[in-house]
Amino acid sequence: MRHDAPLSSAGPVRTTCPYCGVGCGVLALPDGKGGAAVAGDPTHPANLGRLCSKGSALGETLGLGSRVLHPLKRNAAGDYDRVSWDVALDAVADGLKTIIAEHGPEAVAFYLSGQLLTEDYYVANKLMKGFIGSPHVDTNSRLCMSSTVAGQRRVFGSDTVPGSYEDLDCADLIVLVGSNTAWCHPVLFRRIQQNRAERGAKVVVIDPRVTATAEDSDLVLPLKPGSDGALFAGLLVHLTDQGLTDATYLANHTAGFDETLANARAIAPDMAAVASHTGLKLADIAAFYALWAGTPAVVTAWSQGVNQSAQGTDKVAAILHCHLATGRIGRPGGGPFSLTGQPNAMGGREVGGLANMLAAHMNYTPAEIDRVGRFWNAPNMARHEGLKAVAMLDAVAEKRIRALWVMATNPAVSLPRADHVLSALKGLDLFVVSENVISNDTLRGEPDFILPAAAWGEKDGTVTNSERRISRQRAFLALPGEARPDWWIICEVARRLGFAQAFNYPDASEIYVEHATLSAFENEGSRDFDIGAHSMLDRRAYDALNPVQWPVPAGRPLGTPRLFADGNFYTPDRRASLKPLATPALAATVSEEFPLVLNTGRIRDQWHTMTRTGLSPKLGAHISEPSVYVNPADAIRYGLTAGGFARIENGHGAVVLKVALDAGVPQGSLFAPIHWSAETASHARIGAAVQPLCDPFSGQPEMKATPSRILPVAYASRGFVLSRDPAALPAGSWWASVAVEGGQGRLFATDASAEELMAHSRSLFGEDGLVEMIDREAGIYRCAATRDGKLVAALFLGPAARAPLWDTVKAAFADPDFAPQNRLALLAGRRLDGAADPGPVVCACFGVGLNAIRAAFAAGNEVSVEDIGRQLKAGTNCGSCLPELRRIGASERQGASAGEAAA
Ligand SMILES: Nc1nc2c(c(=O)[nH]1)N[C@H]1C(S)=C(S)[C@@H](COP(=O)(O)OP(=O)(O)OC[C@H]3O[C@@H](n4cnc5c(=O)[nH]c(N)nc54)[C@H](O)[C@@H]3O)O[C@H]1N2
Ligand SMILES: Nc1nc2c(c(=O)[nH]1)N[C@H]1C(S)=C(S)[C@@H](COP(=O)(O)OP(=O)(O)OC[C@H]3O[C@@H](n4cnc5c(=O)[nH]c(N)nc54)[C@H](O)[C@@H]3O)O[C@H]1N2
Ligand code: SF4
Ligand SMILES: [Mo]
Repeated sequence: MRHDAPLSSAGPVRTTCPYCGVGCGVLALPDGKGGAAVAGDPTHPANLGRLCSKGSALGETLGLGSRVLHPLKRNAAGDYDRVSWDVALDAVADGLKTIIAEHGPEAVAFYLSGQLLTEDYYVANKLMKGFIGSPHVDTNSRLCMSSTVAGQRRVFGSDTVPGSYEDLDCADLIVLVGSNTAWCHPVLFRRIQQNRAERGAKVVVIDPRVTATAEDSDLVLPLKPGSDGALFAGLLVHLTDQGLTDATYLANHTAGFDETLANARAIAPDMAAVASHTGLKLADIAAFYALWAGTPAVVTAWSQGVNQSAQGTDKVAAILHCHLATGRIGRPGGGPFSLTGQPNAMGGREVGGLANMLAAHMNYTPAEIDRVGRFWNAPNMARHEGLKAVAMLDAVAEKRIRALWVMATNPAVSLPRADHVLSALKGLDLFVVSENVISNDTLRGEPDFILPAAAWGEKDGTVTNSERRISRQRAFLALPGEARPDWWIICEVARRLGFAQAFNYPDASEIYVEHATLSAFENEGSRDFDIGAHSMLDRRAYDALNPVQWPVPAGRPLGTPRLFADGNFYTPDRRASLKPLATPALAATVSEEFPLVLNTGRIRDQWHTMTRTGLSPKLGAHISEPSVYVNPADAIRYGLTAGGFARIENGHGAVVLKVALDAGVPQGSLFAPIHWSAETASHARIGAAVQPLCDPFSGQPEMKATPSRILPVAYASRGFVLSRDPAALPAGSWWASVAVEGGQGRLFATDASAEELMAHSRSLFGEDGLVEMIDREAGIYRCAATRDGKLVAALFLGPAARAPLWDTVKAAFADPDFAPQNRLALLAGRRLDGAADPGPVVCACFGVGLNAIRAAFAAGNEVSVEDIGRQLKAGTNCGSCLPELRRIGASERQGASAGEAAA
């Protein structure tokens, strides 16, 4: 519970969602008790009032129960002692000084995050590259956007996203490449669907896996993993052969088209060649090419299916080539569009947070090193590019890097070969982590210091979304405990390293103004990133800043919605530079030993490693367990059963996940979510089983295609436990945590007997107030514990084939008025109010369960998704569940007609 008074009592604070790169505006109204009511900001151009399920549930994530609130120092016994900020900051600075003195500045590194604010990022980058003198600053954006950065820099000469979200409203064709937009950028998906409904725009989805996004589209291209380059090379050939290239644009504004076309012809001379590369049907390829060729207002949007590839940079370039060849760029409704992942992945790129950029979209050229050095008045400029994330952690393992400061990212989960990463972290001479939470997998890497960082709602600064729109994040809660903003922590260390003058910022606004000034410094139109109009902002103007798209050069305070329609790029000759694709468009190589391709990605209602969304019961209800999604034919082939368990292994690491059958997953492939960690599940940290293979240009790891094998795993029994605090399970059990109303849930599977679970429960919950039932022969044990008339715990165990369901018990656990005399009825698994069990939640916003939705559809053949919305409210807030509602409706109708046929 927060004790501080809310910061504002004068109505909601305008801020920005801390999750995805859509960058939705949020209105947060503090409740005075540490929480806040959250709503979409109708005036924010990114979302116009909408929020998705994750944004809508932000209020459920503001609790302080999991927060780190004081600086902590590791002692000789391996425990943590609370220390003052002065002690912690002095020690961090001394530790850095010692290592720099002994091993040189390149022995220290920062690993940052697209979840830092621009101001945090700016000072971290400045300290390392200008003052410590090490180039080793990289960020989790390396795992996220770096192939797009490399592709855009190669072709445009700058890391520029040319378009605007408005283009999604007025395009006639939207092509989504390697993007599960329905789940990962839900508010943009709603905009796209609105365009489709109102203007008839067509949507094409290119993804080996048929996703929720594909369900609301006009054409689905389930290509072989990794073959996007060939598909777009073929499109370039097709456009040329159809005479649809824009000769004037090509002649005036591009270079390298002929070689690029020759290369495309070598890869994909005709559609038959494309079919053999991609595994797609000729008719589908022809339909796609005809649509693209015939629709000038086309947006090609992409995310991780393109970026996280061993050929990611080439995939990006192949898409850009097609837009440039037709001059379809920078025009309303037309252009290539990278959908960024994190809320401030773009801001991080702007300050130079990637190891191969310097600052403000400047690079490691002698002239730019000199320019940035003069601007910063920097004593120790780094002079060459630094190590990229995967290589940085290898350097840590090899002790070339001896001090690492991790901020706002959880690399022990999210980097490839995560087990190796965790052991590398443990070997550091100095390991510092700035975090919001007291416990995550990276903190198991034994940091010397854990520094409590301010979290969303407490910090002030700016973020940039996918469409280059800079928005303010504003604080609406007081800082809890001794938490401090990330920029403050960095500046305090800088001061102790002897750089007080250069890091003397009273607040975030002065950092932003310096960043804006640098962006305009000796720029004169030579660099895309120019927000010079903001170099004059005072604190009040900064606080009042409205969302605006960069460039915002002096004299253009309203910003720039689109770039490149004029054909002026940021290469030396101002022409876009087309180049042959260097890496062949190959699918991942499987073998007899590892015959399957492991694809990893996101689910609708969780954010990354779940340190925040994992706190929300609403969000935990949609998909509660880590599963591997397998094609039904592969399930038969490998002896897997739906609802059973399977082990995935590949020489890098292994996980054990529940098995879910999914006809949308192609044969030969597996899909697993990235969200579960050692904190939230026993065996589901998928990063451990991801290969460290990287794109040769961007250094971005291939996280979508690790050759692997899968084996069934059997447990004798399954069950669940609900308790106020997380409950341990017998050794060897499989479990996954789920946030539930009033406490913690764990779904588990075990070989322990009913008898053993009884002993375990008694030791966990005590025998006082415990009612139990056991059937040793049937392997059933159930108990409910009450204390002071309240239900405080329940544990149900049953044979694996008939796992007990928990919806009823969960409802009782959440009920503050639960009457202890109902414990026996509860053990029977009956609902106490006699109502029907709602089943697993489909609509997170209104908590509408599957059974209720099925029943409503079953009421008549004509029931539409809109009717469901009117009756149950399901799907009427964020709309993230609409594809699922449509699928349930279709399967109910199918079931009904099958029933009629049988009768
Ligand atoms: N719910 C939710 N939303 C999020 C996030 C989250 O954690 N949860 N994270 C945010 C972040 S940081 C990011 S980066 C974005 C990511 O957003 P997305 O990129 O949309 O998400 P992913 O699920 O990682 O991957 C997208 C798709 O790529 C497909 N794919 C795999 N291999 C290939 C291939 O070779 N070619 C093609 N064309 N497709 C392929 C996968 O099957 C998958 O469906 O989401 C953001 N939004
Ligand atoms: N296998 C596989 N791996 C992947 C991906 C994939 O698709 N497949 N996707 C990759 C991508 S695209 C991404 S973006 C990464 C994301 O991976 P991570 O960045 O590792 O995941 P998060 O859970 O977002 O970690 C953020 C951490 O920072 C903390 N935090 C949040 N806000 C703040 C703050 O303001 N200050 C500080 N100091 N700490 C804060 C949170 O508590 C949390 O511990 O995962 C990558 N890894
Ligand atoms: S789409 Fe959802 S997660 Fe993304 S910014 Fe908007 S509300 Fe946040
Ligand atoms: Mo990301």
